[in-house]
Formats: sequence, C-alpha cells, structure tokens
Amino acid sequence: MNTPLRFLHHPTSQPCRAVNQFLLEVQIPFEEEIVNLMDGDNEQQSFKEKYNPTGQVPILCDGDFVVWESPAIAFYLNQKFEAPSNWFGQTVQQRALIQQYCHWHASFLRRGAGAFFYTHFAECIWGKQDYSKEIAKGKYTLYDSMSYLETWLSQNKYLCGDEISFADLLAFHELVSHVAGEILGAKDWLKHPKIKAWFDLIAERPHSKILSETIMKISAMRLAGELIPMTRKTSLAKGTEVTIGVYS
Ligand SMILES: N[C@@H](CCC(=O)N[C@@H](CS)C(=O)NCC(=O)O)C(=O)O
Repeated sequence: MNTPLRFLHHPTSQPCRAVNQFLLEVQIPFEEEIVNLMDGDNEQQSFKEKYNPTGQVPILCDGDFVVWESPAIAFYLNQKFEAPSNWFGQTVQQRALIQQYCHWHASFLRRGAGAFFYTHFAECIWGKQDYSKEIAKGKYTLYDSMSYLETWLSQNKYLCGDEISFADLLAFHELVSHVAGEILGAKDWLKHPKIKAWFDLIAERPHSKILSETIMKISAMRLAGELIPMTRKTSLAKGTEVTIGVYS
C-alpha cells in the first residue's frame, strides 16, 4: 500500500494555501499536518534537518521524498498525478509562461507580504514598535506588483491565459491576506478593475472560500485590536525586511 502524501503547512500562509487549493482542486488525497509557526516549531534544528533547511512551509513528503517551495511542490503533484493541463500548461509555451509567473511571483508579489506581516503580525511577535518603514516597503512592492497584474489581466482572463493555472492560485492567496487585513480595499480595486474582476472570479471557487477562512478570522481579531498569541521572536515573512534583525 502506498503511504499517503503528507502536506505540512499553516493556514495563515499564502503559499501554503495556494498548494492546499491545488491539492483540493485536483482531488489528490493527502494528510495534512499543521506546523506550529506561531511558536516557531519550524525553526527547530530537527525540523530543518528533517524537512527543509530554510524552516519554511509548505512542505510535501511523498514517502521518503521531501520537496518544498510552493511552485516546486505543485509541479511535482501535477506531474505525478497527471493533473488537468490548465494547471501547469498544455503546450511548451504555456508551460514556460506559468513558470515565468512563478519565478516573477517569488521576487515581486510575494515580497509585498511584508505589508500584511508588519501591519498585523509584527506587534504580536515584538510588541508595539514603529514598523512604518517595513509597511511602506511592503506596500510599495505590493502596488508595484499589482500594476503588472493589472496589465496581464487586461490581456487574458487569467494570469497566464484563458484558463486558471497554478499562477492564479499563488497570486490569489497573496491578495486574500491583503484583503483580509484591509491592506487592500475599495480604493485599490477602483485603480485595478481587472484584478478585482479576476479576484472575484477565483474567490467564488468553493475551495477559495474554505481556505481563506482562517486568515479572515485572524485578521478580524487583529483589526479589532486583539493580539495573536505567539512565542516566536523571529519574522514569519523572512526576506521582506528593510531592517533585518532590528526588532528582535
Ligand atoms: N518561497 C516560499 C515561501 C514560503 C514562506 O514564505 N513560508 C512562510 C509562511 S508564509 C514561513 O514558513 N514562515 C516561517 C518562517 O520563516 O519561520 C514558497 O513559495 O513556498
């Protein structure tokens, strides 16, 4: 009997939700293990040695095989389970364009996550401090990235063509956090009508709704001034900082 796939993740994490949605959309059976990021379990040496030297989630274990980085995990699943061709492309050009988005995403839209993290989670880790530089950097990266998305979505219904692909899941879940945390709101949608129409289209998918529930709930707590209990003392959004180490 095959051992079930193990998906290590956390529901507040944007790349984790993108992979989770892919697993659900393609109906791939898996067992989930939630990694306690709030207390830094992912930073334990034993965790890094066993699963991922960077300590980050998502991670997929298929028997002894371990893979991390969200697009690599989804690509592995796509190949292994022969997912419908919309997710990673039918033709060589479509495949290249989806890969192109995934690479772009890691250095652009993903880095805008700092706007959400420093607005809502930083205080839960390091207490009340001036995070305005980090938030400004995150917002700059987010808005800069959104100008690209708006252009691409005026050319195609989805980010890489007429059909939904894994690129859309990556981008969608980044924006879900910004919407949940009110980093993005009505005035941003007015400036980005194509993104808004695309966002609403993806938000209607049943798995989009279910997977967004935790971040909506946690963001509502933060917006109401409640702190999320965390014992970790390090960033959850490593790589987005202006001033590395200053808050610790
Ligand atoms: N490039 C990675 C990013 C993964 C990532 O940023 N994971 C965050 C959660 S959203 C994480 O594990 N943070 C915990 C930490 O760095 O300690 C991917 O796409 O999988």
